Amino acid sequence: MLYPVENGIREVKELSGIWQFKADYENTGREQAWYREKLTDTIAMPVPASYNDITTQAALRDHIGDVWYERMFHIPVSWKDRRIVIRVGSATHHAVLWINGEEVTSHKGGFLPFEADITDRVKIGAENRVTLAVNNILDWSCLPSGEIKTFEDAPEGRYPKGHRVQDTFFDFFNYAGLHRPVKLYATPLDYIEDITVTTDVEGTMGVAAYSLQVQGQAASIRVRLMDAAGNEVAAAAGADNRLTVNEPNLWEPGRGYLYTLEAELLDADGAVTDSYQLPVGIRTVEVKDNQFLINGKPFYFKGFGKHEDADIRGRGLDEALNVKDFNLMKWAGANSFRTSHYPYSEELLRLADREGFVVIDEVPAVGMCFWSETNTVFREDRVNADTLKHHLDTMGEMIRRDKNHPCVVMWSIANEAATNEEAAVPYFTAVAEETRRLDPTRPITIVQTMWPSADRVGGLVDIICLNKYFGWYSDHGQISVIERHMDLELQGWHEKYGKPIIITEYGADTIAGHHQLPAVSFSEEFQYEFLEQYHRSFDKHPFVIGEQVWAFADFATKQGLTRVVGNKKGIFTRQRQPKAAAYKLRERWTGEHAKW
Ligand code: GCB
Repeated sequence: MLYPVENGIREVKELSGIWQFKADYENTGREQAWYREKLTDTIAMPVPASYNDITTQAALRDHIGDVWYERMFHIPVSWKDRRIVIRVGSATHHAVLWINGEEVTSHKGGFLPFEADITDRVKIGAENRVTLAVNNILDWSCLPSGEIKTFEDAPEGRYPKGHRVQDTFFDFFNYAGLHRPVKLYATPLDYIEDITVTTDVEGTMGVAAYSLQVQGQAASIRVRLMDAAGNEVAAAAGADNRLTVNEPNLWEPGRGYLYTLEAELLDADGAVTDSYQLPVGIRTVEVKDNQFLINGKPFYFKGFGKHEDADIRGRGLDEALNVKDFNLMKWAGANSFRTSHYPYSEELLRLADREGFVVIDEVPAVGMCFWSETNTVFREDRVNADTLKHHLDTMGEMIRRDKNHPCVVMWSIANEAATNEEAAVPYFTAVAEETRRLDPTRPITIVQTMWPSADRVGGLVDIICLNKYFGWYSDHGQISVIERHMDLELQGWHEKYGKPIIITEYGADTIAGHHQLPAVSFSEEFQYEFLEQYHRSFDKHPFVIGEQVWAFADFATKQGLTRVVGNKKGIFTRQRQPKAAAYKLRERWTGEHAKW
């Protein structure tokens, strides 16, 4: 699925800004066909943004069900005889979209884009209306999964009538709304639908093999590769071919060199009828001899698990925040991050391509574990065939969206699942096989919390990723036990599977400004010393090929006894100011004695 771009032929119209908004507290809007006429009694709502923190109302923040978004837009007369598409960057978690009162499309899954051809639905040279019902309910067929808790069995009068709660099995706040831009774009009627590029290095030659999907007619197809200065360095013809560059500038971690692949459809007279420009980074990725090789060189992942999360806008795209985050990560010496626990915006991945950040791209399969031998998850009434179907669909959507990003070096097909359960084996075998079928070029991982003796799926992946909280969720406060526990854990995994390991989470909640020496949990001193113990262990094991601290910044969570106004494991505060441990990481990752 191509990201909408503008050029001499294609046009994009952003529908970001203030929309009309109405929460459907009684959940009657669909029945009453609110999409038919303009919404009434609306409030102003910014797009992109989560709606939860925009007003002062807890009822809206905690609302379960539909909310409605609407706005008017014009289609210029110059778009006559064009193919007109509406594209929603993400709607969390389900959406139905109407144009001028007619249903056009719907989508399940809150972190990936969807689009619809609305050529025949819009009035050209006139005003049109788009309406979206966005629903935040999570059940076991969703990614992430959830469950609605009702209180019908409770003694009469204990709860308000109809009281219900959205249970989730992850800690981040279940932000909802239109989190990413909504765009209209126009292409010719005969157009480039998709491009897939895979890159390789053969001797001194950089190769970009491309495959174009075209709808309609084209007398011929021309594809060119331009360097960063805009000079043509390679050209080819046809829908499937290879572009080669001698001694290419490779896309490297920390140096995101990008070529531009320009694909053009030509008519019989040689006139260009459609064109698309795709940033391309030439690089290779391989897992070999217990190492992760980028361009044949061993790569050590230094960085963070993150969230798309900020004050006020929640999970809404904020490019200022994204650039700031990248600057902070560079300052700390980080070279990578994981899109925990869902695919991040395309805008962010485009920035990572450009800035040379290495990304582990994660599907929203989080919370499939109750840490119990008996309270299982992979079973008929929980993670079942419906969940698997949606999981496979989501993998497909994510790979189709992100396949061309050089920054994406690995797919994470789940975070912390109950991989000790027997039924998890066929489940993850199916997901792993489908992922490899869709993209044979990138390694895959499952981010694990399980202890090595209990895990059953490590054989399916290329890299073992581990989330470990010794000294926090176990032996809380006992910094002195961390190194031994971590050593044993790492040895256990490596002996069992003989695969390289990245520690994708380790961290301690830390209240910025809370100091105590000797260290106690929640103080800045504790986080500082805590991380040090983990590093002592990592440094002993050559098969450890990366460390990503949990988390980059403090983030909003659901309310709970272990979360005091959010998850405070950030190395930076939610406002992106450093805690003491940030200096520890900076010293380790960039200092004089840094091993990288
Ligand atoms: C985890 C989860 C992450 C949580 C973290 C924590 O294992 O993967 O989503 O935020 O632990 O802080 O508890």
